[in-house]
Amino acid sequence: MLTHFIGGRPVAAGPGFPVHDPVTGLVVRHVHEADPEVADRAVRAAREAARDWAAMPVGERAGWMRRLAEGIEERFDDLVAAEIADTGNPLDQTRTLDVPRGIANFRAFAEMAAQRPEEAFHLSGTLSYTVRRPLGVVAVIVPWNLPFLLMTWKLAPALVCGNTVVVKPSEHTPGSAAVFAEICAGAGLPPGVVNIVFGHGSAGQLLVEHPDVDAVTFTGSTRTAAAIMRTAAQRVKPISFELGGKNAGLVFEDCDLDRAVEGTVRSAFTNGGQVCLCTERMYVQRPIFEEFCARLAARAQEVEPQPMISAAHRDKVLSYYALARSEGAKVLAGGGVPVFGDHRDGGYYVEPTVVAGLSEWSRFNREEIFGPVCHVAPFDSEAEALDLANSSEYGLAATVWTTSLDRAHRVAQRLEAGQVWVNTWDVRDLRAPFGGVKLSGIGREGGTRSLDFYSEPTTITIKLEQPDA
Ligand code: 6OD
Repeated sequence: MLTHFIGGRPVAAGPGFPVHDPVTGLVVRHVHEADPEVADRAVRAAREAARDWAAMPVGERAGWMRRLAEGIEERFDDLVAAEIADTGNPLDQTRTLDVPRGIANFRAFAEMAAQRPEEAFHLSGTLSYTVRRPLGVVAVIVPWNLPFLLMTWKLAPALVCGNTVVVKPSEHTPGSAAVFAEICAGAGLPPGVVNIVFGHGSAGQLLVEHPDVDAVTFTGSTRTAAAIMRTAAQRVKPISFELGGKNAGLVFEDCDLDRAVEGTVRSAFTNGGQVCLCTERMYVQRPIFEEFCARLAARAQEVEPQPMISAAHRDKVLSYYALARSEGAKVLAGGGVPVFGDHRDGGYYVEPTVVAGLSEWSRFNREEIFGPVCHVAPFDSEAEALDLANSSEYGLAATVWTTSLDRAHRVAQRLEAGQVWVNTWDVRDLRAPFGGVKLSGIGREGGTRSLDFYSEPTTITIKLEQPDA
């Protein structure tokens, strides 16, 4: 049974719960569920470690980050295996994206923090300068879709800024966090700097409401974020949220159609559509609409289906396939459950699906589905395309497919989204701000934005003595 990791040691406490392999539906492991006592123990361990960790020079903490990156490299295959067992993600994706990004996250934030300048200002005989201090104990609440990538994306800047952390991975995907606990212990990271507790949403809630947790960082659904915000508000805790999306893609008639189709296959179906950055709404300029639909539908049928994370999530996605039909959609590809004739038939698969014919006000086009599905609709003018794309309550990411440089900049700057990709998708520069507008988040992480969130400046102003005349 997977144990919590508290104060540098495994802690077996709390009842057990099963984790299912999405590929087969079979139980892969059992995990301890954190109760209030476990959560409190973890927060106290983090608090005890906080003073020495914060006092350590940033260059030394950056050294620890590099050692953790090396630890990840050494346990690369174990992390890949743990991630695949919990998520059912393809081997190739896990080896080239999920686990390598863990290494990159630690290395990138080690460099950025170590090289970060402080600010200084002169004003009429005074000098004001800033020193940055960590927030204290940070609760890091991690989703199930890219668990290792997203855990380390928040962990690395939080730690290098001098915070100690209590991580709560998703109940569906504890495996890679458990391997990471062993990496921390093996590297000799000071006990209590990283603590990991397992459990469902209620375990995360215990951390958020704990009086000794100073800040909360969360990636996941907008509904959960609102609940976290209500609790965090009681003690005015800083929060950083990266939330859902109903991302739009705009395909202009001047695009390179091959690239636009292939890019949309990636942006709609990667990870079974279970990435907050995936495209669920495509708008295509009318002269190329029919051809785009036909090509996308043909390609969707060639995409290898990926399992949804759980039976409940598969049922949710299938309920949207049914909703599309009941709202009058035309199903261009997929729309059902694949039959493999092997062990995967017990898993949580749905078919990659393309639909058309719904208005932007349909529930299907307004609500985040988080599955391998996209709706395609035509537009006539650039202004109409922008109106359609911006008609969502969400605003995480958008894609634009065009060969016109002028149009690329013009449209990208008018899209209401935290990230716009032009003629590509999900290219990540870890130095760039990353996050969403509207219901897609609060705050930005990435580069100095992460360092800003995980530390607070104190301004010190000194009167400079004037020499005698
Ligand atoms: O690439 C990243 O850093 C990132 N935060 C991706 C988020 C994906 C959400 O599902």
